[in-house]
Amino acid sequence: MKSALITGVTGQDGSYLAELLLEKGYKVYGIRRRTSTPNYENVEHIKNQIEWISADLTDLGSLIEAVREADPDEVYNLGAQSFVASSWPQPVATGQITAIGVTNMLEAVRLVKPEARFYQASSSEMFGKVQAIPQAETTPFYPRSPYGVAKLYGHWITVNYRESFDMFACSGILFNHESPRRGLEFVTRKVTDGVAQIKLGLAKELRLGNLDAKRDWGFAGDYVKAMWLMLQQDTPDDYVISTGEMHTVEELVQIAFDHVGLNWRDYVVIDEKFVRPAEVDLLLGDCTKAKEKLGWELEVGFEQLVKNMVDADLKRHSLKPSAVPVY
Ligand code: NDP
Ligand code: GDR
Repeated sequence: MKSALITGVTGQDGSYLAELLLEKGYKVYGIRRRTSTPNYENVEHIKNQIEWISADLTDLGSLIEAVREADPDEVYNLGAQSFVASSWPQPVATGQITAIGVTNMLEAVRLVKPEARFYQASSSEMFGKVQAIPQAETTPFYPRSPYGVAKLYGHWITVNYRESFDMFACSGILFNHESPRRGLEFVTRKVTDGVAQIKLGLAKELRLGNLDAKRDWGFAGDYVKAMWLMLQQDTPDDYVISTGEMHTVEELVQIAFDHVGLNWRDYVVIDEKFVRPAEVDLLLGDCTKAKEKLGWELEVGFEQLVKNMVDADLKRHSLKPSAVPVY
């Protein structure tokens, strides 16, 4: 039986990855950090199948102990302060978790089990002010937020450990991917949750920032398959994972409102509070390498994804009409 250690398992991607690995017969160890109240919403259905280890990406000793306990064949480092907008008010914490946390995890693996295969959750945010359209593995980086800068450090330290210590370390440069398990403050989920609340009479408006931003949005369930595929290859490498399709935030909003028969212009209010100090105007990924070398394919398209998310939020609010949004 293969074993895998996942950081960030309580998050969106961690929950889908844990499901995938359990289906494949892995023993799954999940790192959870200490929180004042339990935070198992995304993994409630598989909670009892995961071996839980208490650790924190900012605490090297706890990660060394985690690798010792799990003795993993594969390590997936998905833990991060992952919300771009929070990285301006919290740049130091973002750096400590999202950048130095990667070195901590790599060090724990190098010291305890250097032959374990390592996946780093890198991001299209590293392309930031894009230097080419579309963006591929060879496109120069130009991050535009403390989060993007931290991810760039995480990317290069992963490459460096591969080249310095001959570790099987891969960096997946993933473009935005979403699901009904997406955090409520990210724009897709904020929109689908807002639309559901408006439709059900629980809210009157939806406040958003820049509607012109363009993103390459895919389904998280498809993207975790690419993470696993990267660690099954003969040699470690870096891969862009994307849909190759780009949409504006406005298009996202329109599809979501249309799906419940409402006109978005009647409800959306532009609020400067949600406009960022420096914006990533557009992201469009070229994942030819992943398709050719990993045989990776995506199954859920953008429009279907948005509709599925609206339906999931409608269902959730119908079951729990008193639910209050957290953003
Ligand atoms: P989430 O924000 O949903 O999950 C982040 C996870 O990291 C949570 O489990 C969180 O735990 C954990 N975490 C945060 N801080 C620490 C810490 N100090 N120690 C240990 N764990 C910690 O992110 P996603 O699932 O969306 O993304 C997964 C990874 O992929 C992240 O690294 C993200 O930056 C990256 N990424 C995501 C993309 C996307 O579109 N989703 C695209 C490209 C990259 P808790 O539940 O306790 O908060
Ligand atoms: P992003 O995702 O920053 O791309 O990072 P997010 O959904 O937060 O923003 C996408 C775009 O939408 C614009 N936008 C708004 N965003 C939010 N959150 N709230 C709003 O009200 C709003 N209005 C407009 C933003 O300005 C932006 O242009 C995500 C995260 O998952 C990262 O961890 C990951 O690395 C990248 O995707 C790839």
